[in-house]
Amino acid sequence: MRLFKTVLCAVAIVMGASGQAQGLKDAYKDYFSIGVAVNMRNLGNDKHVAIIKNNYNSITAENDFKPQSVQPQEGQWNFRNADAIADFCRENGIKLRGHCLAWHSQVGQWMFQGANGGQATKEELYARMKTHITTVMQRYKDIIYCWDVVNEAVSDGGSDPLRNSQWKQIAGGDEFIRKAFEFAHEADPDALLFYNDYNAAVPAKRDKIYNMVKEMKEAGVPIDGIGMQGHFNVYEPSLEDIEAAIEKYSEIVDHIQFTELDIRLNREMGGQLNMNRQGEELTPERKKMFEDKYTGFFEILRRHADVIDVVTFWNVTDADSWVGVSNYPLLFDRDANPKDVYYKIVNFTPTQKEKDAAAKSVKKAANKAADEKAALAKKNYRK
Ligand code: 9MR
Repeated sequence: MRLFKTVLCAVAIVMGASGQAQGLKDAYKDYFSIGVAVNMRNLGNDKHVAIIKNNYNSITAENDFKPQSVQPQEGQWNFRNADAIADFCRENGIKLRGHCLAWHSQVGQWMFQGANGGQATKEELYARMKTHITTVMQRYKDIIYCWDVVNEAVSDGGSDPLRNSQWKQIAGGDEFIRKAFEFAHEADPDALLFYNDYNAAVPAKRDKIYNMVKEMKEAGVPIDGIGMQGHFNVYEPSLEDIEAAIEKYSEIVDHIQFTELDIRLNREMGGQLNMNRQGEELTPERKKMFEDKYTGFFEILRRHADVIDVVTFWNVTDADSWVGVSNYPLLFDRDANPKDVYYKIVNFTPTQKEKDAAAKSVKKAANKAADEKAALAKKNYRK
């Protein structure tokens, strides 16, 4: 009888309650949530939907909640795709990350134009920003648990720590960032609010982000966490730099999220759009580098499960990926089949340090609240 029970239990662990093989979210349930960026094409593809339901317990809309998508012209709201993605999450009880509210890219030019035709005044800009943030956040507050409030406002190089965006030009400095967080906190006091950026593990940029968030938090700006996008390649950033950044950020925030994970075969990294989508040939050496980077990265994540809430893959399969299929960036290949590395990530043997990190995790209350919110949204959802 005991043997029978043991066998049953082992089968249950491997298969999961649904009878499907254990997915990523189940393998990592004691550590952090596992998310994925989703677009409308994914939701119309049965194989992708099955992958999503089996592996992920957090979703980010790849493009459909961005300012340009939901408010292409002032006061002209377009919630069709955003609603469809939110409904998919409600229907399936999957929590939703909001992405994003203030960004220099994918925002209508109207945001920066003044009523008299010239550049908007600061007051005009802030009034529009407030309307945008409040409208979008309140519409989805039953299912969205956290928001990228400000995206990519820190510069990549140069002496000015801020990107020279229209936001910054009109605000005359970083005030727009402070305002965005204040408006977001007023709109939904329960949502966790993130500053999100790429190359956030590169030491020079890491320090700029750290200094900015530290100074703002000390001044009372309601920033809960730092989103490290994670558009890596097999060479850079080094695993040491990634771990050092997590450790440094965890001095000032209780919540770190990897918000846009992919690992390219070529040498490009970061979030810039003018990049080379041509990967490199998948030689056995590169395949090994790719697998070592992913598994090494997940070891780091598990060691820091106390501060990491979620790691989100940026797209479902290589065929979808914004960095191009030949960059081989994700866990599911061009035909939506799991790669060898998928199994290496699902089947891990935790070290004592990893188990300790999972056990003492300070953020679990927030993750639990987010899961409860999604469960409630599912209960309330009527097609
Ligand atoms: O993956 C997104 C791609 O489909 C869009 O064309 C692009 C437009 O800006 O944005 C991509 O997502 C970006 C994300 O929103 C912010 N970080 C960088 C991502 C890659 O550019």
